[in-house]
Amino acid sequence: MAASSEPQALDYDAIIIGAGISGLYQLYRLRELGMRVRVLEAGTGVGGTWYWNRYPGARFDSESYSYGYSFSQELLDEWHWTEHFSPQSETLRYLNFVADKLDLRRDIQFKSRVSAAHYNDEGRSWNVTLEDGSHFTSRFLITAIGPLSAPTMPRIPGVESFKGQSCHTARWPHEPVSFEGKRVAVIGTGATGVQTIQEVAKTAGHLTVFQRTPNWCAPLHNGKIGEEEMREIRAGYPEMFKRCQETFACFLHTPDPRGTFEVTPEEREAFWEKLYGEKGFGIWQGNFRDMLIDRKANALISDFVARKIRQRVKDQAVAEKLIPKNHGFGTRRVPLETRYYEVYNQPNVTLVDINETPIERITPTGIKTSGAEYEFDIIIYATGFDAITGSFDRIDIGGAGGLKLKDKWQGGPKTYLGVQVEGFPNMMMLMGPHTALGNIPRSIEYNVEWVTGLIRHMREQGLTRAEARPEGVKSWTDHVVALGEGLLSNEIDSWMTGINRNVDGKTERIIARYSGSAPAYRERCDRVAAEGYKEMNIG
Ligand code: NA7
Repeated sequence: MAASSEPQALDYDAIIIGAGISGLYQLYRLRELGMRVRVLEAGTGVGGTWYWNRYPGARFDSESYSYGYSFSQELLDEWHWTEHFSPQSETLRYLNFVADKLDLRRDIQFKSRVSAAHYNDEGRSWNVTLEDGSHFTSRFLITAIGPLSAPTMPRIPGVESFKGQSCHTARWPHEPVSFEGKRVAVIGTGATGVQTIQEVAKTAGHLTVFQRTPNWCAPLHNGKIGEEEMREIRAGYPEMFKRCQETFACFLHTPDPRGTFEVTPEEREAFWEKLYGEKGFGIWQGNFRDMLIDRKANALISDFVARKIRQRVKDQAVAEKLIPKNHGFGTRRVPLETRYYEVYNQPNVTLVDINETPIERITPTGIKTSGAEYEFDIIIYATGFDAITGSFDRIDIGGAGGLKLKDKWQGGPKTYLGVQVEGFPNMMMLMGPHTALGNIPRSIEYNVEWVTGLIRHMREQGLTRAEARPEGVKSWTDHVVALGEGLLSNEIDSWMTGINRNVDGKTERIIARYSGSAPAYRERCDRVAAEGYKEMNIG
């Protein structure tokens, strides 16, 4: 145990940044190892994504029961999901239930936003500083900061001048907001905008949607879950979680082994009708295996969904605006919806295509485009996130010898298994760049267990420093980049390719996501553990 300070001299054995789904589970697992752990959380409560994203209409679009934690029989036995796709309020209640049940709160420090984290070579430890200036030392730093947690406002002049109520969806107030009779604007039509729009349209006096790029949306088909159905779901948990372990992206849905052109046009149409009529992500995640790599296959499914939009929207000029023209179905994240397209048939809803009439400025009373001036009581910014690396960029992370993570990742992240970065010893990332995202809690459980295994190994062996080797980083990063080749989604601007024009330096596409299968990812990581982590520099 050379050149390391005594563990007791450090404030903690591990600091975890974030009390969302990853942070909560990591805390639980490290506590089991008998470690002194502190979770630093910016919010006033647990839940991460589900704490912050309280906007109207926010809900899961993965089946609730496939999204909860699987590791504890007690949690599975006691929790009752009331809808197939639970609303944010229920999901947040669930995460609070988990925190209480596992007695997690006593190690979580709320209202504690981390501003900096610097590695200390000599002490083999991290110095973590909060925005209020307080700081702590710890052997390990575990980032549980989420891939979509740094919201971005649009760069439109005058945003600050608006006199009415305005809010980014990820910073929605805790108090209810009434739209009854109000003039409401929504800017943004991603998964968040779509959920917001369909909810606000129910009561707003008038809703005006400002759309830059339409997305391909598909029906969610939500429904209530009664006692009897919940009993069946509980009985089926072992089989369901086993299936999630086997599918490509840990969803209940996985690509159909057939190619689009291996079936007759009638069979194809019937299959797509079936998927369009079924719950959840099937149409995206359970479609023909070539849908996201073969241009002709992709054009056909896009045409199918376009026909659906034309059937659902009465005014065909509006329908055309809602049909994406610059990307094919599934090449961006597919928002799942409930009567989203029908919203545009309502007399209280207007769609403004801001490619035709760009927004010039936000005014004290509303929004001015090149074509008109609109007055609003409420402006909702559903303008998304500085995704994947954005939450890292917002913390001054310095590694060995003062190396900055932001500099290290210029031009795109470089990681070892998506968990470690060379030059940043003892820093482990949960849901960092280059990990398998998919059905996030399933991926999180694996990520946390792998990190826990590494730390357990180090403690058992009396080791105090773990760092990825340069060749390990190169080979994993090359592998992730190679996996992304030929994917149509990597030819398109979206948060998945790291594009966000509201942030400096985020205008070039990068490969930030692992796009191989989750089973292959786990196999690779399991092998590293089975071989005693000899691929890493541990001492
Ligand atoms: P997204 O999917 O990144 O969507 C953001 C939306 O905001 C999108 O429609 C953008 O249009 C629009 N946007 C962003 N900036 C502007 C400006 N300046 N002017 C007009 N419109 C703008 O974020 P979400 O929150 O919906 O979803 C993120 C993920 O969270 C989602 O995929 C789920 O996985 C959970 P653009 O497409 O860039 O033209």
